[in-house]
Amino acid sequence: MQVEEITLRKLQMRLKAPFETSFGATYDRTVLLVEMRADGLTGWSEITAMEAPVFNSETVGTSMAILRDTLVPLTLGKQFGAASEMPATFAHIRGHEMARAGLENALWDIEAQQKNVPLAKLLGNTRTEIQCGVSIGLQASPEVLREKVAVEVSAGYQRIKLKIKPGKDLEYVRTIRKAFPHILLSVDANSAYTLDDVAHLQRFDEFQLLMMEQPLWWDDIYSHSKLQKLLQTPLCLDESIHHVRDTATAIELGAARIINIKLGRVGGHSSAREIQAYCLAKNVPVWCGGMLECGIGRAHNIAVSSLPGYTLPGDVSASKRYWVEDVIEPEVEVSSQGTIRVPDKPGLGYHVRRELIERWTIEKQTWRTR
Ligand code: OSB
Ligand code: MG
Repeated sequence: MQVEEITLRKLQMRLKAPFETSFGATYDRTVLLVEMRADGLTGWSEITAMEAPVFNSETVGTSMAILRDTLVPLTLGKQFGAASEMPATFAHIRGHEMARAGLENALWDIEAQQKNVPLAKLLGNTRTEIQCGVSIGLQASPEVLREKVAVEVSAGYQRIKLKIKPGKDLEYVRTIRKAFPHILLSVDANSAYTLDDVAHLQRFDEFQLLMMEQPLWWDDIYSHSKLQKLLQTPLCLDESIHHVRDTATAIELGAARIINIKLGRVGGHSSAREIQAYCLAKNVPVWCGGMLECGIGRAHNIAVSSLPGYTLPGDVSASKRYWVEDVIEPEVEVSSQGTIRVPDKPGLGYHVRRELIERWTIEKQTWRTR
């Protein structure tokens, strides 16, 4: 495959409802899409960086800059036998995982189309449907949260994850656990606590949570290993995991018993597969996290979630929870059993609504070999 053309597009998409985490509220999603052309085929991917460096150090702006200055010049015109060869091209680049994933994942889409197989199959999937959970943002009161959870539970979602932060935690989780004694329930703090909060965090043990996600510093695996020794609730790492090496560090240190794999945060499909294979060998359950993606990122996440070892419901849910209209057809739909069927068409397996994307594009740059 020879990369002949790369187009980077910036879209502004209004979320149906604001999504609030401990690092702030998101009203609009600035969606960065990569459209790549190679051997006459078009591949799509989504760069999942947020507008501000509040989840990780990348932003929409840094992604655009590193693509323009470094990543596009390294890939444009280049020949790749397989998409899995692209990470070697970026081996000397430090960080910028989400931006790198944008280029690599678009090439995976192209390779799957060229081989006439679904992306999930090319990645090595064994599942034809994936288990879905939802992530529910911080709410005004425990009662409002209970209403939101009730909607998702009756829609069939298999696991509910609640965002928490100091002051919006124990009371909220207690209310939900009381109303729904048997659901799979987890919490995600997005680094809102410190090791001074150990006694407070131990109080979550009574709620029989499936996991507590990233309670401490985003870049501190060692502190999580200290905390895990003092908790019954299994810890899951999100922000701290960028590649298979820090996954190994986390598992060996006992800093996490579950790993959240996010395609962008780990730098693309090759790295995500390395982490998946490592965790499978170590019997560590994994699940696919989300970054409020539009349909294109969502389609990649669905393929990822169909691999062996993704034994826990992920944060990949229906398009209509986020968007009035999505950029793919059909939209991502979730069954009343809380599952999504993995598409069996070649590539991403969804039709990309190019005209709609064009209409919503607020900034665009194209690089061509000639
Ligand atoms: O920590 O998983 C997270 C959204 C934005 C940034 C970080 C996170 C999230 C979510 C939402 O929890 C997941 C989703 O529904 O896409
Ligand atoms: Mg998280």
